[in-house]
Amino acid sequence: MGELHLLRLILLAFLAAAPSSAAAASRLSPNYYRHSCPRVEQIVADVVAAKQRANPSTAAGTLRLFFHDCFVGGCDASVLVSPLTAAKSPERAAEINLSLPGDSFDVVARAKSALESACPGTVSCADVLALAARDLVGILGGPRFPVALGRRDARRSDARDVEGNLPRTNMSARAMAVLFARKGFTPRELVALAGAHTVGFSHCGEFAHRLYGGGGGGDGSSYDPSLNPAFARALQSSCANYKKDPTISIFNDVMTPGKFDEVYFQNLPRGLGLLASDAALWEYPVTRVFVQRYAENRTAFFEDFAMAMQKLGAVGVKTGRQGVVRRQCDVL
Ligand code: HEM
Ligand SMILES: *[C@@H]1O[C@H](CO)[C@@H](O)[C@H](O)[C@H]1NC(C)=O
Ligand SMILES: *[C@@H]1O[C@H](CO)[C@@H](O)[C@H](O)[C@H]1NC(C)=O
Ligand SMILES: CC(=O)N[C@H]1CO[C@H](CO)[C@@H](O)[C@@H]1O
Repeated sequence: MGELHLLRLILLAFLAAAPSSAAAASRLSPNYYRHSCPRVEQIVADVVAAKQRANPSTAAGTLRLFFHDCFVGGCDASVLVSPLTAAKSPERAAEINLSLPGDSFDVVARAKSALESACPGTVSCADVLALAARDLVGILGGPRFPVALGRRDARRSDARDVEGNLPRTNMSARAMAVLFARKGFTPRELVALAGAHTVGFSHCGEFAHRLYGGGGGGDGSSYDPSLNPAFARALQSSCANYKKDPTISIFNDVMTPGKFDEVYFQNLPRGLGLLASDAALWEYPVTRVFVQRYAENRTAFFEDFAMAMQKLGAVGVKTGRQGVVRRQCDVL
């Protein structure tokens, strides 16, 4: 497939995806709860800040949770439905192997319960998740941006909806660009959003295939040559027991793991990208230009990330009678 052909494919998918989300987005508003729940932003902000202080891994997990919610059937809190409360297997059951962390569900539940005291039955779980993700990015040092509100929560959540809607680490950058285009995002927005990997961690199982190639006779000496050699050896040793202990994890941004900054992009040309999908963004010319730009210019990254997050928050949103306001985020 030639470069031009690909661009056409992206453009077509983009045009196909854009109108519905744009129409729904225009029905969201930052002042949606002005009369019904005027303190909504402050209430969420307070809960989120306390949770993040107590459990510093909350922020990255919640950012990822928001992404997964929005890419599977729109930002409708369908990812929050618990397998324990749902009649059939909900999205989260398929997500289990993607290891969405408990603290990120907990922070939404806490904010929601504070809101149910202040303004019962008013604020959707989807809006709570969007606000929490925004606040947590800010707490880690990232950009602040307005969150349009008025999303309704889904009436369904089905594990079978997940397949094909989330990127995988084994995808080429080109395949990721096509997937993101289908959701209405340009390659530039893909790269900006992937900058979320400036925080949080990944389990060894997600990148072990880059570490133990077998070419070294099983002694672990053969690693993906696009990895920085010292980094690769450190990973080989940190992850050595990952099959026995699948919880072993490594920071996505090895240089400044807890800070939302542009260092993730500076890592990629140096072979310090952790996931194959991170490294791929540097190998592919269409995405490389944006990696380069963001690595050199934090302002450019923050501006684009803020815009792309607002767009992410509008993907497939349900308004009015298309959805409901759940009383409990983990129960349909
Ligand atoms: C572009 C394609 C992407 C791929 C292939 C991908 C894949 C992954 C994988 C495999 C992990 C590790 C999960 C684990 O082991 O627990 C991860 C972590 C993470 N991802 Fe992505 N992701 C992508 C894009 C995004 C986007 C667009 C966002 C948000 C805007 C995001 C936010 C995160 C965060 C914050 C973490 C760390 C989670 C934590 O520390 O709990 N990712 N991603
Ligand atoms: C990527 O991994 C998924 C699940 O781990 C698998 O179903 C899929 O076939 C893989 N895709 C490629 C292109 O290898
Ligand atoms: C960095 O990006 C911002 C926003 O796009 C731009 O205004 C500024 O000129 C850039 N700075 C440099 C040094 O290129
Ligand atoms: C698709 C997949 O990888 N499924 C795995 C999810 O995790 C459970 C428990 O660890 C495994 O048994 C599945 O094979």
